[in-house]
This record gives sequence, structure tokens and C-alpha cells, in this order.
Amino acid sequence: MNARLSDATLAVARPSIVRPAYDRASTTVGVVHFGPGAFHRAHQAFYFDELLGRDPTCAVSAVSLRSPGVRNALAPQGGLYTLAELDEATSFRVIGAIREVLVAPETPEAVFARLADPRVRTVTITVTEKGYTLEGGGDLDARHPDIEHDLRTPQTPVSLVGWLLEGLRRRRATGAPPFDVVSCDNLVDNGARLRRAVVQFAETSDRELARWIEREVRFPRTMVDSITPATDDALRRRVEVEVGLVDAWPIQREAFTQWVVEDALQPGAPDLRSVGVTLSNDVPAYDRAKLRLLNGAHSTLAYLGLLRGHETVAEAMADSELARLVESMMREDIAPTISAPPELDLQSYLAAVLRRFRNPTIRHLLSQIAWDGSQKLPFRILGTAADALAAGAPLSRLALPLAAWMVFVRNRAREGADIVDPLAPRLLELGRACTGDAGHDVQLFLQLETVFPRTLAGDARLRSAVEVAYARLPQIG
Ligand code: CS2
Repeated sequence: MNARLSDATLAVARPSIVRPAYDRASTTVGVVHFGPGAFHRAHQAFYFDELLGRDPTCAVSAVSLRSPGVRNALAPQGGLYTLAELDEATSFRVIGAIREVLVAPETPEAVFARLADPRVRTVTITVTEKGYTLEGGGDLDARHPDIEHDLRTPQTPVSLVGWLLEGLRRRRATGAPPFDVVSCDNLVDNGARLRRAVVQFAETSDRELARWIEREVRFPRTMVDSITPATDDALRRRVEVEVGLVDAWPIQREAFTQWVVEDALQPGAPDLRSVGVTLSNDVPAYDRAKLRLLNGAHSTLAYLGLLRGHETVAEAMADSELARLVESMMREDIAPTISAPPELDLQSYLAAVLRRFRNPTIRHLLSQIAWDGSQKLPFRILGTAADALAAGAPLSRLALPLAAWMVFVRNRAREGADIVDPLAPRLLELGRACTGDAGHDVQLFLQLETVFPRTLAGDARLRSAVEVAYARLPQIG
């Protein structure tokens, strides 16, 4: 049995393994990250690991808002884990950027101490779309159970917004400048949305703090990209062979990675540009291209691919009829709604996304992409559909992922299976009420106000296109 990965055993890892190019013991925590899931460890932590070789002050304190799983896996490893970059040849790298993993409900004061520490200049976030507790129009969802809890007890928060507000309140009390709040989730205009939610939350308890946040705290917009399939036991076994050590939670991703951050970080912030991050004043152009082309195609492949019996993105792309449909949707329906930044050639970008989807070394499960459809589809498909309606453009292809999502929910409900979605109980209730009649069933889903804006739900052209698509799709029973 091999030894467990740790600072003490790293020396005996296989020579080919890339190790942290810095002395971990001499680094200090300069970044707090909320949501240390696979994507953070594949993406931002990789960039901070690169940066630590020239700036020892940007080690990461990772904070889990809920579960102890990541802490339990990484604490015995001193925060070390393996990153496998899957390309023609797979490379393995041990990432040392995460100095500690805190479980917020267990040690709240340790988290607040990090947030109050003036050496922490940056707070990054990957809590997925549902973690922002926003309602359909983009405002803070004051009826969300976590927000209701935090409104009652702001000093012991459970929501991301609650943690940020109490952290900023305590930071302000120290007299130190605030930290930058850097959302790294797939939301359109992520930084601005998060700023709005935090200020709205502050307004409920401390208007002066709300004004200070508006004046002093930076919430840069970002676009993040790297396809990161969930870790499985096959990866754990492969890492043990290749690294020569046991790693409880290695991470895998494609070789491609991109991070675009609004050029609005505070002076003295980590020099992200020096490690390949694009600082831009036109992040919306990047995030629209990525969310609509890549993520819109991903969700389309997920729901249609699952209905056609496929398991992974690569398998769905090997289905020539489905691949042709998705490519046509990208080129003819989505691309025309995007005005790309000058340095981004949209057709080359689109071709690269399709190549990435076909990467045979990536086992990206459609069932993983199908999670949280109620939170993803508004950013990935509905914005494009609204633009298509405004332009009088055809909707037949764009309606397909929406109809396929509805059929997916209906089929899961009929199978008595669960779905991963913050609206799961409501969705499964709708699924059970479906009859298979397109007009009846589609109308049930269009009533979901937190998913379908009233302007879209009330548009007969959209409803009709989704009904036609729904009627064409295979259904159980
Ligand atoms: C995927 C994304 O799971 C999903 O919803 O569409 O995680 C996707 O892999 C990333 O956004 C790629 O950058």
C-alpha cells in the first residue's frame, strides 16, 4: 500500500510529477475561497499555485459553507492534491496552493479571522449558480430559507451573501481596506449580480455598511472556463500508479483553461496577469460567448443526449445527428447574438469548443451537466432565446434544450427518481402532473417564474416552439 500524499511524502512521489515550485511553509494566506469544489481546485487554485512561485503571499484558505468532505480528504494531505491534465498525454501535478480547508459551520470564527486579516486581499467564490440565492429577476431572494436565517441571525450566517456581509462588516471594523470579492461562477455579469445581492442584504440591517460596500468594495466580473469532470475511483487508481502516493481526492480537467477578470482589482492584488489570466474591461463579451456557446451547447447535449441514451459529452458528440444539430444551433442561432471582443475570433472559438467536446480522454458525464437546470438554463439558453425573439429569428433549435429539460424532469418523476436541482421538489411535482400532452405540460413549466421571465413565458412564439419540440421528443409512458 502506498503512502498518503502529504508534505512529508511528496519527496517520494514519482520524479515525473510536477511539484509546488515554492516552499509551502514560507507562504502566507492572501486568498479566501468559498466553495472548494472540483472546479476551484482545477482552476483558480491552479493559477494561485503558479503565482506562489513568485508571490508567497497568495496561499488559499478554502472555506466550505456546508460539508466537511473536502476538508476530511485534504486535511491529512496538508491541503495537497493531484491535478491531472487530460490531453493526448496526461500530465500530473501536485497543487500546494490550499493551505487549509475550513468548514464554516464548525469554525466560524476561524473564517471571520481570515476575512478580517488585512493580508487577505482577495475572496474568490465558486458556489454554483444556486449558491447566490437570487430570485428570477436577479434580486436577492429574501424568501430563500438561508437568507431568512441570515436576516434573523446575521452574525452566524449560512448563505454566501450572509458570510460576505458579516465578513465585510468585521473587516470594516478593523479599519483595513476591504478585500476584492471575485465571483468565479457561470452567471451572466457575476460580479455585478453578487454586489447587488450583498448591498441589498446590507440594506436590511445596516444602511451605512451598504453605502460603504457600494463605495469601497470591488466585485470584478469574471469569465471562467475549463472542463472539469467529477473525480471517480478510476482517477484515484490512476493517480496512485502515476504519482506513487494515495490521494483521497485528486482532480481532473482538460488541458485548456481560461480566466478573464475585470481589470478592477485593488492595488496590491495578486498579479494574476503574470500567470496567464486575462484582465479585461470587456468581460461581458467574453462571458456571453462562453455561457451561450459552450454552456448553452453543453446543456443541450446533456438533456438531448440523455434522452438518446448517451452517457458522456464525447459520446453525444459521436452521435452525428445530435452533433449536427448542436453545431447548427451554435453557428446559426447563438453566434449571431454575440458581439465578441476584438481579440476573440468567434468562429475559431466555436470550432475549439466543439473540439474540446470531442476530447476522448475526458469522461464528462451528461448527468453531471444536467444538474441544476432551473439555475443554468436562464443564463445559457433563455437569454439567447430572448434575443432571437427580439430579432424575429427562428426558435426551433433553441426550443429543443428547453423541451428536453422538461421531458428529462417528467421522465425522472415518472421513474420515481430524484433530480439535482434547488427546485427539485417543485419540478418533480410538475413532472408527476405532466400528461404527455405538449400544450398542457409545457404550460406547467412555463409557470415557473424563477426560471422563465414573464415576458418569455407569455410569448406565444416561444411557447409554440417549445410545444413542437416537446411533442417530438421520446417520453416514458
Ligand atoms: C458544465 C460546466 O456542468 C456544467 O454545467 O456546462 O461545468 C462546464 O464544464 C464549464 O463551465 C466549462 O468551463
